[in-house]
Amino acid sequence: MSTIRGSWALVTGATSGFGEAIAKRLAAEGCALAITGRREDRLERVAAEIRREHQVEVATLAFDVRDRAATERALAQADSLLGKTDILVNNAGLALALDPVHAGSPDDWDQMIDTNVKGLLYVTRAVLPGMTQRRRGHVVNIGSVAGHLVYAGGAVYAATKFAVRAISDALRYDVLGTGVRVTNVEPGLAETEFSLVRFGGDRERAASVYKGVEPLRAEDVADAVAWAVTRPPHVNVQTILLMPTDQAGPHALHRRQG
Ligand code: NDP
Ligand code: 8X3
Repeated sequence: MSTIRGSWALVTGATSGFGEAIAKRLAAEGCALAITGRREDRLERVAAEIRREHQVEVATLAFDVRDRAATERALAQADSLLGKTDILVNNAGLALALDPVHAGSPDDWDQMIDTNVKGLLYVTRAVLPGMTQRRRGHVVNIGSVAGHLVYAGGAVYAATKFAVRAISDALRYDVLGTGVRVTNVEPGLAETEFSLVRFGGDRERAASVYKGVEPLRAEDVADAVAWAVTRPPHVNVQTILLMPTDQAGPHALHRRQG
């Protein structure tokens, strides 16, 4: 039987990609869930699929993590619904464009920083006190290989993921002695809606990112998260960095012809 059966997990950004796969995987392990995202229709679809397939409780919370007041309201509601969050997966995030800083859009920078860094902090600030009081809990932050290695046009996105790594590392000092664990999961190239969002809905450009390579699937990342949160309580998996076999670094990819 899974060690996390009966736990409550809160997964942000569960309307697609990693978040959806992580929510489904944690439900398969027997967790009840609160899932979040801005797109309510998608959120309800994912929740209905999980309830049908895994017969676990699923609460849906539609809010924008950039909106501090809305985030606090939604998570206070979650607290009264759930009572406790045992596992928090800070996954909501995005990259926008691939422009050099001298041609970049400050609006894009604001959105990446506000979502990937400030949104993650707002959610964590709302959930962590309960964990430290109960002296148990697990925070999983979704970082990136871009939190270690930069690439052309990725300055601000990489900066946000360097920040996520710094937050995860510092959080471990903050919660030392409380029994709370913190894991930074750092995927490389993975096929989700990430590139579609990055390139403003340009399907052809998004598809070209994965051309000739076998990228990670969302389920591979969900597998890494599930492994980290099912270790015994005395084991904290601090970091998992995973890349496709076809990738050595951000833009070092083995592409097959044809
Ligand atoms: P997707 O675009 O498929 O999913 C992103 C999720 O984040 C969606 O559910 C989206 O929901 C949510 N989200 C985005 N902005 C907000 C917001 N302001 N408020 C609330 N939710 C938001 O991409 P991925 O699954 O690939 O991305 C998930 C995480 O993984 C991100 O943090 C990304 O940086 C990271 N990552 C991705 C990699 C990749 O190659 N795909 C590799 C390494 C890390 P909605 O639009 O409904 O709000
Ligand atoms: C997403 C991976 O290499 O596109 O975090 O930045 S990358």
